[in-house]
Amino acid sequence: MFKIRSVELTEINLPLVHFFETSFGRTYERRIILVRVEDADGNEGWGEVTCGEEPGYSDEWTDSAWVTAEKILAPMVIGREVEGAADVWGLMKWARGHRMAKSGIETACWDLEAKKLGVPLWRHLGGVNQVIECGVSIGIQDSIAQLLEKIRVELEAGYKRIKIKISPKWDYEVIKAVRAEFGDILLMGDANSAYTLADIDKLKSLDEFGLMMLEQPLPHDDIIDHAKLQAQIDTPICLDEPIKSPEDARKAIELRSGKIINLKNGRVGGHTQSRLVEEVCRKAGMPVWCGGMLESGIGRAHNIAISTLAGYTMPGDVSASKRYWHEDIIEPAVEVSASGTITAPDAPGIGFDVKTQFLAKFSTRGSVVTKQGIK
Ligand code: OSB
Ligand code: MG
Repeated sequence: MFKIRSVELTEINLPLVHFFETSFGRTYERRIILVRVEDADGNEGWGEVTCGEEPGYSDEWTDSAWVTAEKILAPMVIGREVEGAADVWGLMKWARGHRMAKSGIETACWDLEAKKLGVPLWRHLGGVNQVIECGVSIGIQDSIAQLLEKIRVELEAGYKRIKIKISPKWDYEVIKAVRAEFGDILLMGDANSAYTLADIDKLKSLDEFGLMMLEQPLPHDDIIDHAKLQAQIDTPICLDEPIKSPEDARKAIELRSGKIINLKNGRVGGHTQSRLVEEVCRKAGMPVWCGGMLESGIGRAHNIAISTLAGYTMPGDVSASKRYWHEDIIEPAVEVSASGTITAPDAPGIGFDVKTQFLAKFSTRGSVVTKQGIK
């Protein structure tokens, strides 16, 4: 049982070690909103809003999430006594959408609760696999040679699965070159909705590469055409963008829109929703894996914790801090073993310390919401 007394928002600007390009654009620098919640007894928890700087992946973006968290969502949780973190989603349910903003607050409450109980978050969420398997997501590059070089580095680092971003201008020939260079590695493509059913011949032609899966080829809000496509291609389709709730997962399973789900905390609204999606999928025999949103250490730590649940049976896009940041905002940084795994920490809560002094250096704005208002 706890009562949130304050919700503190901090925006930080952090340059990426390497730009990240998807079919919807290139990112050089992240503008990330971090959430710190404090309860009436002085316990704290940290969360991260995982939306992008622009509404390219989802309709949420940094500035929209900021006002929504500050003016709408924080006031919904402040001063309300809850049985546990699992009830925080319900407090914000009245507001439609804005799942990434909700997730920032909701996951912070889970961290707070686990810290208060003195247990690691991964266990508190019901995790069973302390060691998780890691893959990497590699953006569209300026040349195939650069992509091959990046893949080589990641395979040498031990990562178990390589995901490359694809688009109609960066697909068949690129995948062919990767297969020619690296043979039968676990390889997948993520299109971020760059195709339509009119591209069926191109998408069918990718079957020859034996990809582990093809992530989100069709529009971001579609699960109907994906079912039509899945019926015509051998490569398993993995859904990302359209699965925003346990109900969406159930419908996609019923429609046979795909065979795998990339489950992101932010996209579904936090840990409570992730747990429900995981349950729906596990019961239906649909594998899930944890996706990424170029998170800072705080979001990354939450991704590690949720990845330990039984239904997360495939390597996720959860990888080492140093692939993204010159210096991460948590201590220690997230590290990946030579065999491509991360071990969820034993320390209470997310299990990493937030470097608040370092945060202050990169902070571009801050806001504290309490019962008295916004400061
Ligand atoms: O589609 O999974 C995606 C990053 C930003 C937005 C959408 C996606 C991604 C990634 C990167 O693939 C995953 C990561 O390394 O964090
Ligand atoms: Mg994706």
